[in-house]
Amino acid sequence: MEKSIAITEEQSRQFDEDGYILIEDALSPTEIETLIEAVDELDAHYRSEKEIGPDEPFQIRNALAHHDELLRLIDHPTLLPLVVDVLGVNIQIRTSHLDVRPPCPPEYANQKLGSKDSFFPWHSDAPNFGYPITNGRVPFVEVKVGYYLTDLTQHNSGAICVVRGSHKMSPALIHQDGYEIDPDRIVEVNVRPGTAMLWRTALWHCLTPNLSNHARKCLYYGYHYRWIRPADYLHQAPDLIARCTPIQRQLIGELGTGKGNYLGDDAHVHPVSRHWRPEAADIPLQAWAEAQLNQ
Ligand SMILES: O=C(O)CCC(=O)C(=O)O
Repeated sequence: MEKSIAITEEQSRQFDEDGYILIEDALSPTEIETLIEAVDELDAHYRSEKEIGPDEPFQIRNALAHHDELLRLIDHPTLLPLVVDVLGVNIQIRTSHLDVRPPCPPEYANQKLGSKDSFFPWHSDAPNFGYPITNGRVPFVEVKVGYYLTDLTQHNSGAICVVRGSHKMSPALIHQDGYEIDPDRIVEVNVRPGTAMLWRTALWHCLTPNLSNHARKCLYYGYHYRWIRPADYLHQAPDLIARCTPIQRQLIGELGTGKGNYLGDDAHVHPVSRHWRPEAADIPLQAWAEAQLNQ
């Protein structure tokens, strides 16, 4: 978009150059508490159902479908404007995940950070076979918002690490034998509960071992353009779609009412996908963004 709803010039510069911005206190103490309750509820339920040990890391994908508190975050009033500022209005959720990482064995601290044989190697997010690389770079097609619910201020408390500016480098470098990442570019995202990170998923990232005394709990929401396919759903369940606002419906990948003709008026001879040629009702975010800009 030409004008911005919420992103500042400094944030915009950092997002372009470093590939991420941090938003402290994006979640209020009440929101953090409610989200931790939701995460704990799901963690207890699925750990027991799937017989996952209490010390093992645990992840749920398409997390937004598992709890309405997690659904609510897809259009969070602090983060959605920033997501729209960087990607525009024609977007949807690519993935949503909940991650719980209990303290790990202390020997993990002896592994080289993000090395191939470590517990969490450096990578950037991409479908199998990768995004098409153009001029040595991954095209800008998606972001993630990470919401950190527990304290990550200490070194080696399980925080994500990112390599500043690595979205401008070929991800093939990470896999090149002997390639050393410039240590000055590695940022350990040591943040307080309630902090959000908006980041380009082309950034190389890995995790520090969690040597703290508490489980690390966080949530990630990936957003991308609607003409790309989501990673962890095709369509959401009808009852979930029915509970959503129009903007949420857009974000969970639906068009218009979710019941309309998706291939235009002459679907047989001249089909026109509304993912390709959306109508106004398919993008409620557009009117929302215009209203924000005119406030
Ligand atoms: O922070 C994490 O737990 C992992 C993040 C990650 O690898 C991802 O979202 O792709």
